[in-house]
Amino acid sequence: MTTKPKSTLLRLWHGPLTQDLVLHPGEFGLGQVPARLKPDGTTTVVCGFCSTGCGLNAHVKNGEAINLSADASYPVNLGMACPKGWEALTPLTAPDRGTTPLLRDAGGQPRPVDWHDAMTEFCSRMKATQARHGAHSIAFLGTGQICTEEMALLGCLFKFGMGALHCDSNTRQCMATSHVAYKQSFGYDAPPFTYADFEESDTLIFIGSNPCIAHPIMWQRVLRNKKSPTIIVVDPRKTETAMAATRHYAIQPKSDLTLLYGIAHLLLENDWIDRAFIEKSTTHFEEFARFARQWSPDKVAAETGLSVADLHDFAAAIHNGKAVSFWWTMGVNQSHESTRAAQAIINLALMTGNIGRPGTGANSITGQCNAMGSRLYANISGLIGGHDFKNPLHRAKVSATLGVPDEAIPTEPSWAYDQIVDGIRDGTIKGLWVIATNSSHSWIHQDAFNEILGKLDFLVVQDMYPTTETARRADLFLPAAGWGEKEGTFINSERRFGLVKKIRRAPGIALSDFSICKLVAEYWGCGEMFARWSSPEAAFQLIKELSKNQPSDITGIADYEHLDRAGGIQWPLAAPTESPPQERRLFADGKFYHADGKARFLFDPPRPMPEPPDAGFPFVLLTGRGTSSQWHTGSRTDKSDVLRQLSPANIYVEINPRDARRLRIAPNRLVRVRSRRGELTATAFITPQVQPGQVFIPMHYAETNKLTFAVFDPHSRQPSYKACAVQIQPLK
Ligand SMILES: Nc1nc2c(c(=O)[nH]1)N[C@H]1C(S)=C(S)[C@@H](COP(=O)(O)OP(=O)(O)OC[C@H]3O[C@@H](n4cnc5c(=O)[nH]c(N)nc54)[C@H](O)[C@@H]3O)O[C@H]1N2
Ligand SMILES: Nc1nc2c(c(=O)[nH]1)N[C@H]1C(S)=C(S)[C@@H](COP(=O)(O)OP(=O)(O)OC[C@H]3O[C@@H](n4cnc5c(=O)[nH]c(N)nc54)[C@H](O)[C@@H]3O)O[C@H]1N2
Ligand code: SF4
Ligand SMILES: [Mo]
Repeated sequence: MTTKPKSTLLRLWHGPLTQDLVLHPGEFGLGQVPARLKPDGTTTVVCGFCSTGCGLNAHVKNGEAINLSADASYPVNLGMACPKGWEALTPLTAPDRGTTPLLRDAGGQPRPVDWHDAMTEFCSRMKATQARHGAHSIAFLGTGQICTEEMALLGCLFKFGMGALHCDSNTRQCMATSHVAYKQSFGYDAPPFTYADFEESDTLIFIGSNPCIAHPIMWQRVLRNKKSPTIIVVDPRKTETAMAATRHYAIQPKSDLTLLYGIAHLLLENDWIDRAFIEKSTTHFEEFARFARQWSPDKVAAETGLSVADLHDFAAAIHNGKAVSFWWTMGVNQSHESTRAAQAIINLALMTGNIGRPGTGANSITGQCNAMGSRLYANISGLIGGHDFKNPLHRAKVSATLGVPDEAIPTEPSWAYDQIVDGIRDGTIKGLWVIATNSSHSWIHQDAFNEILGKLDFLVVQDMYPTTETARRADLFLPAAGWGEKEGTFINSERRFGLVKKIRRAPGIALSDFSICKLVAEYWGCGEMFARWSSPEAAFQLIKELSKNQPSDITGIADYEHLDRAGGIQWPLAAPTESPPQERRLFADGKFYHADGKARFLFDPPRPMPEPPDAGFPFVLLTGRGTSSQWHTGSRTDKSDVLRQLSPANIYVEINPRDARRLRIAPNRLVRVRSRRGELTATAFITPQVQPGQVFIPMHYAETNKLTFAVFDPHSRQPSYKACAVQIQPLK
């Protein structure tokens, strides 16, 4: 029994008090924070925005954080933080925080209810949907922004406890490509790098990546590089990163695959390859070499918009570098042929032996704070812990470790996000639970998504705010504690488990996602199955057990205290080690995770852009991050006066001066941007950062995804957010 005061019990329940037994004591009060204060009265918490995973010092007074600063001793950020990190407490006190569950009444009005009524409604309506339409007629859309323990519990509850199957998360919008590309090429989803590689590389190549804006502290690590490195940026736009680079290759959108094959061709032609490494550590090279020979410089130059000389310079830079690192982000992952593009990058690293040594690697930079956690532990596309739903040995291990009957573990994969959306459209999915993502804003071709929500019998949204575009449409809103109001771990881009602590109380009767899942389990009637998941730290111990003998083995991490003392710990750590080296990379031994120990060259011919510009829609629309102070759909960052002042309040579109002159568009005038799917009005920002024939709109504004075209990579099913055809007209 918890020591929580009776008044809290009553506020929470107005119902059977026995349910309280399922919540761990840390849900109330302030968890373990007081015990973890450093002598200066601060405690380190990992930031809850991007995947850099900076350590922030929470300055604690009377048990609660009153301020944040950058932690100088944390190995990731070394005393630096970006504006979002400094301002991370502000969104927690926003006036529109959800403080109680809200249930839509018969008249369509959301009314506050207590947790007992909310959980009763949740379970009875989800169960009724399953009874009427089948066990697989309910789905969830989750996230890479809750703690690993929470996403693990959610995925296990949904599949093993509730008997449902179809679930996915916003990680599909973001990292699905890297996940699939690594798995196919290396045999496991294993980003090989450590942040020291930013400092130890003499040639850094960023492809479809704008770290100055999207990963500013990783960029600070690049700036600490003392080798005067050559920095190459491949991006259709002259981004902030491109401006700071040694060379910028402004390729035609979606011509990356052709470019990368063309570079492979030149490396082969000049014999600038590492035959010993290829022989020892890879397979399928000869097929790849034959394939790559087709990509002559003339052909590649014509398709990418670069000159033949550019291509030779690019290949020579790779050859001349002693430690060449390749970095990619959404310019690669969000495309109709993204998996092969990511693997074309991996192929360049493999054929030149640029992997496993300091300053090298084929390195995917992750997006959200815990997208890496969702890739390993969400129990969505792979069986929890990097396992395979179809592998009987893996199923037996999960069954034994978690005490779940084998029959409860599905043998078929879930539908991906777009298939769930199609399922809602055709009436197969009738109940949807959305957790920590704002699909109505962020999903591709949002009008089509929002229209079909009306076909659902029951929409539940679990978020910090009932005001998001998605939460406003919910039948039932569940108020979630946010980052800083709960405990757990995040895994950052360099595979580092970092600790999130409860440094503030959640408002009203909001609960952590962990506790909400525990309550659902209890009310659903499968609480017993999750009895061992008694607290986030108990769940961490289960996660540890599941990792045993996997490439991501973390059985050497003792507990949360250990993570805290060590400044986070990168996977793998199989042997108990009090102070593991703070920077570790993979593949130093040239061994990969396929059964033969080798990495594979994988490739396919490029395919044309699905919606190329034409006479009616003559511009290519690029989308992405706008400023370092805006986070996605703005539900958190828009709550801070400081952050709002660092970015344009209204939607704008970047247009090249030549196009603006031709269309008679003056700076700051309103223009209409129209695609085949929808239109919006935006302020014209005339800038040579975009090439003629291309425009750019940041994703942070609610309307951007009215325009985007729903096409997906066939391997990863990741949406191609960054290329569709639009027209532009000045408004009088
Ligand atoms: N401030 C801030 N930081 C963030 C986020 C945020 O919302 N705000 N979100 C986080 C998340 S979840 C993610 S996934 C990352 C994303 O981080 P990034 O991927 O670095 O950011 P984006 O701006 O989405 O896309 C990067 C670049 O891809 C380019 N691009 C578009 N099409 C192509 C193409 O065909 N080829 C090439 N080579 N490039 C192309 C765009 O011009 C853009 O400059 O950022 C993370 N960090
Ligand atoms: N056009 C275009 N669209 C894009 C992209 C693009 O480049 N271009 N990028 C895509 C990418 S890479 C991504 S990652 C997605 C991001 O898209 P979303 O995931 O939809 O964006 P967020 O605004 O981060 O939404 C997270 C939600 O979770 C809530 N939340 C935060 N913390 C918690 C918590 O602890 N618990 C709960 N329950 N809720 C919480 C927040 O209030 C917010 O509403 O957007 C994608 N959409
Ligand atoms: S760079 Fe990312 S992790 Fe670091 S403070 Fe900024 S948002 Fe947080
Ligand atoms: Mo993302």
